[in-house]
Amino acid sequence: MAISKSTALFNAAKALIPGGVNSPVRACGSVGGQPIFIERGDKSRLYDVDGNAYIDYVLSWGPLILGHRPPEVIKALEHVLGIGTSFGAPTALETQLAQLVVDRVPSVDMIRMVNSGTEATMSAVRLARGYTGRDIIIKFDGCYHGHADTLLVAAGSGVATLGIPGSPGIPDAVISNTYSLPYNDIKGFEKLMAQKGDRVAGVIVEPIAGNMGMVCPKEGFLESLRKMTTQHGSVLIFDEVMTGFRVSKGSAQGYFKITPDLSCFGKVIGGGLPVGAYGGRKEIMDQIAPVGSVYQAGTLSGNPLAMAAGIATLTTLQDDTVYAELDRKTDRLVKGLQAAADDAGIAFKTCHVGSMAGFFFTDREVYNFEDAKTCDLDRFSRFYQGMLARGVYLAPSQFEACFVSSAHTDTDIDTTIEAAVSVMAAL
Ligand code: KE4
Repeated sequence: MAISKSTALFNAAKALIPGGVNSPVRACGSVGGQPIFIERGDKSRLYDVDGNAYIDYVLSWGPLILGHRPPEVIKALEHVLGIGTSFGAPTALETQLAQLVVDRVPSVDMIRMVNSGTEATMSAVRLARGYTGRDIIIKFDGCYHGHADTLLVAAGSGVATLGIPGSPGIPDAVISNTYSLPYNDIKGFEKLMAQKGDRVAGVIVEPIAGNMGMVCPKEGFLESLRKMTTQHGSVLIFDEVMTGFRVSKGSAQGYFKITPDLSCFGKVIGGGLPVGAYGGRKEIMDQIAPVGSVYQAGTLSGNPLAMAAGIATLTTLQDDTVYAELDRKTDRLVKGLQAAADDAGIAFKTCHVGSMAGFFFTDREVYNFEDAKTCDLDRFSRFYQGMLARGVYLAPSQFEACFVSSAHTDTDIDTTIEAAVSVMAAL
């Protein structure tokens, strides 16, 4: 039997690229599959090289909140292509995107553009250390903040998916000042801050965790982080790379009404092009070179093509009805999946905030990474494969979240729920 074009392409890629992929979680190993190679995307659909179409709930891991090739973004990119691709010198586009973020996020007075979420969190941590003169960073198990050395401790996403305890290549000395606690462990956090708070430079958290599956903060968790960091003069960093402009118009900090000192962004603010950013109070951001002495730089930071895509995306998101529709469709999806599982008698938990959604095959509440790891991962894999076979493209890992775009139609949601009913019945 002839092999598929995806398999042939995967075999060729594996000879040149580790695992045949440029990011580990795309390898689909944990769900017993191999990656499908994509030919093109359009609206809510992905089309693979073998002519199959899929309703896409990965959306490039979050950036494509308007779906594939939204006209506003394509038009903005075509305009920039007429004037260049990169200058290594400032353009008005960078100020325009900065203004859109500052207008939408009251805690951000100033912002610096970088090229990825990893760069954003790595820089924010360095800034917190430079601003406070302290070394200790606190994070939470199962949260993933990109692959900077300091933060690859008990990380989620691909690290959890592959079951890698940490990562070789990171000297103990580098992570000796990184403490990781269970997510939602208010008592443990307050105890650690009581012991070491005056040496804590920063506390970094996903305000809604999306890298151990989707896990919401318990009542009082974020409030405790805010109270204790204020009390001890530590910097509270919200990693909103995934939640930023996704879970609500005001991001997670607007949704929960908690004001961090620094925020990290990515994904949606690039509209599908490489953009990360970190920002916050002016007195902290003024420590960044060239104004201050905390160094951070980047050849393609603020790249005009990426800025144009981000501006077009955030401008389109200024319309409140976009968020209302995203929430309505995601709520329908999540309720439909839950009903399908209930009808099939399958232990299943779902949640969503705005158009970020998650589900676990379990009958217990999931409050942290340990809970998430007790879920039925084998059932997840079979569910993933069954949905893929029925044209629904989910994240190939239990330790990820799913996303809905403004391009998803009610028919897409209905089709997805019908597929889930069929797959759940056979699980
Ligand atoms: P990037 O360096 O991948 O742009 O962003 C790192 C990052 C930081 N913070 C949060 C909350 C994140 O979710 C991420 C990256 N997310 C993963 C998916 N969960 C990216 C997908 C991948 O690694 O291929």
